[in-house]
Amino acid sequence: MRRFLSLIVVSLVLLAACDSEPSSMPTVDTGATGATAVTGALPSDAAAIATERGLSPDDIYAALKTYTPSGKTDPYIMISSGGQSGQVLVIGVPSMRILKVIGVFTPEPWQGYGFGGSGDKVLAGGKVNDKDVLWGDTHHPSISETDGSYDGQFAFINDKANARLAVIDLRDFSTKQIIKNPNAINDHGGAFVTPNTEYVIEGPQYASPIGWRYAPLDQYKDKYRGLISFWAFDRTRGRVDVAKSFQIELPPYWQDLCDAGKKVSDGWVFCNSFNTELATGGVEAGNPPYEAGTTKNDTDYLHIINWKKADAVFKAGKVEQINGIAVIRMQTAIDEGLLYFTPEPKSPHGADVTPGGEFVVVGGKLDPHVTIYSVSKMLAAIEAGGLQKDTYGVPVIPLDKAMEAQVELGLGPLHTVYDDRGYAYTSLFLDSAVARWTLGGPYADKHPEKAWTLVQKLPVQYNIGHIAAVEGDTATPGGQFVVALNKWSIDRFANVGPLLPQNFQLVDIAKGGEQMKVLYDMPIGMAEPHYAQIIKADRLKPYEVYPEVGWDAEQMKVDPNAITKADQAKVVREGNQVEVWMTVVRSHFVPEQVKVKQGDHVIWHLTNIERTRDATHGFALSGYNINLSLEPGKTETIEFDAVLPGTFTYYCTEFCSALHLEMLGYFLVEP
Ligand code: K7E
Ligand code: CUA
Repeated sequence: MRRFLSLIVVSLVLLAACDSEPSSMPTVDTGATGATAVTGALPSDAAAIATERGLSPDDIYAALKTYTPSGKTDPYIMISSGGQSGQVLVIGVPSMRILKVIGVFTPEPWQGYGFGGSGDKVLAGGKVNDKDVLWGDTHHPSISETDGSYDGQFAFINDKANARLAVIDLRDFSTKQIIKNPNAINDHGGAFVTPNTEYVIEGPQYASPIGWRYAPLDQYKDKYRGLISFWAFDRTRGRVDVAKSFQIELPPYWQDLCDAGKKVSDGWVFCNSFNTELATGGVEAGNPPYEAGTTKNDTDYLHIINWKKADAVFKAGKVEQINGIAVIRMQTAIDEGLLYFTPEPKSPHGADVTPGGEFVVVGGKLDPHVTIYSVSKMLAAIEAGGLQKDTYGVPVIPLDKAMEAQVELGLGPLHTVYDDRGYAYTSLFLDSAVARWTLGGPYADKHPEKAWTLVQKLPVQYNIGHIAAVEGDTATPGGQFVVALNKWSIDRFANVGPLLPQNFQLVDIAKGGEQMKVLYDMPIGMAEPHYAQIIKADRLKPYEVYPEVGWDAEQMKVDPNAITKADQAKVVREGNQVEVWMTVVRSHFVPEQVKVKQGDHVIWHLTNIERTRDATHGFALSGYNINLSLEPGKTETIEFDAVLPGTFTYYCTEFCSALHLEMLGYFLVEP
């Protein structure tokens, strides 16, 4: 508390030192006693530093809001898509420091992910038609939820490029499973979880013939289909259970982004779509290009899917098995009353359910409004029946029977998140701005402004895609910060060549009304992230060290093959198979010499027997492309044929002690 007061006093002193009066500086009440008590502790050169660095009062305010002293941790953790890196980024908020890059679809050497250890098994789950695909285009992370709020146990993310889904266990922040959707080329509307993580939703993107077969494009209307997947999640095992999962066949509109209903809309899922025009491109043959063909109509369809009913239909066996997974055919979905549409303007993007589940907000890339749909109105329209059908026979709720409001925000509204004070925040891609606007209905009393009105537009740099808020897509949003995930950075950072970093901007939303402020620019120099979620840090309960020595982190249990003490280390030969049991501790491997014959099959178990936090060792085996990370307690097993004769070393790649350089062994392969 004293430190905080001292910071405020610094800020006041600095503000006094600045020439210009702050236009929008919030007033800070320090309390007279507090201020007097700490004034003596101020660095005498604080004002001089501010002048020398050219810091404005707003800058100082931003620094005070974001500076995280050494040894202090962030109250919020952002789990961000790693874009084309195929990874997931873990970022502290508000310090905006990257804490970890989790290897997901792409091998990650530091974590020893994909270089001989158990990560290979996980990555192998992501093979596409038996081919290794060692990258991904990650878009939407989704933290597991209980009752519509993050529970901090798992995270999921999609790979748009290959229609894959990954499961990350937040006990150790590592990837445990990758599955390839057998019936889709690519996906987009995933990962999104249902309120109790019963299912992880993976919506498709570009349609393909059902079963992901071949069909010429002139058969698009009849043969091509959209598809939404409901991957059953088994929390105990921490795995998606494909046998308990199902998909629903949809018209070949390009289903885009989904969001599960919650609270009053629990049991439903909403997905925006585009290309109800069924455009198939072919600009080279004189057809309209996709960008024109897919935006001809003034409206596309918001998909309204009753997943609880779909679940019952699936469990009743009204499905077809296609490529090993149960599919509810489109006609069944229509007959069973689990699929509806309602129009959405123009070139829609995003479908974001309000915290209590009452409304769904849809952006329109080419429409200055967001359209707010009322779930109760839609359900009433469904109940009333007599709906007209679209080309494929899906009942369509007229817009005026589904819509609650439209709010004009500006150009290119994309995505919306929420706070705890009845405000919504929408990214405006073309305006490069964050729009704050008021919700109505049950939220109208929470803010002083009129319902369904734009309150403030805050410029960001530049071309914001997604926007993330503290738990801002859950039933229990926070309200301190939003992060603008900007696509372009142009002049924000030092020039590092034509490929520029992306720019995350931290925005202060702690106060209502016209008070939003950009606090911090964070370059992302590895890819274009799409979405991120921000969780309260105290919801996460990760391990400090693995629970027991001999822990198999892929299975999340003790490996019966692991040894736990150095005197159990051994090398056993049986025929041409050599099995090694090795311990790893500061600062030696046991054994330190491993001798095999060329062509031997080698099975090598390594266990870090340390119980000290952060006493991680690496294991790099030269010449064999093997590299592991052995955190305290962890066991890894590598298996390979010693095809290369010669002299090799294995050494520790983490500077673990003063004698870390001495932590090595020789691996001799006798020709
Ligand atoms: Cu708008 Cu993939 Cu969510 Cu990018 S998507 S921004
Ligand atoms: Cu172990 Cu360096």
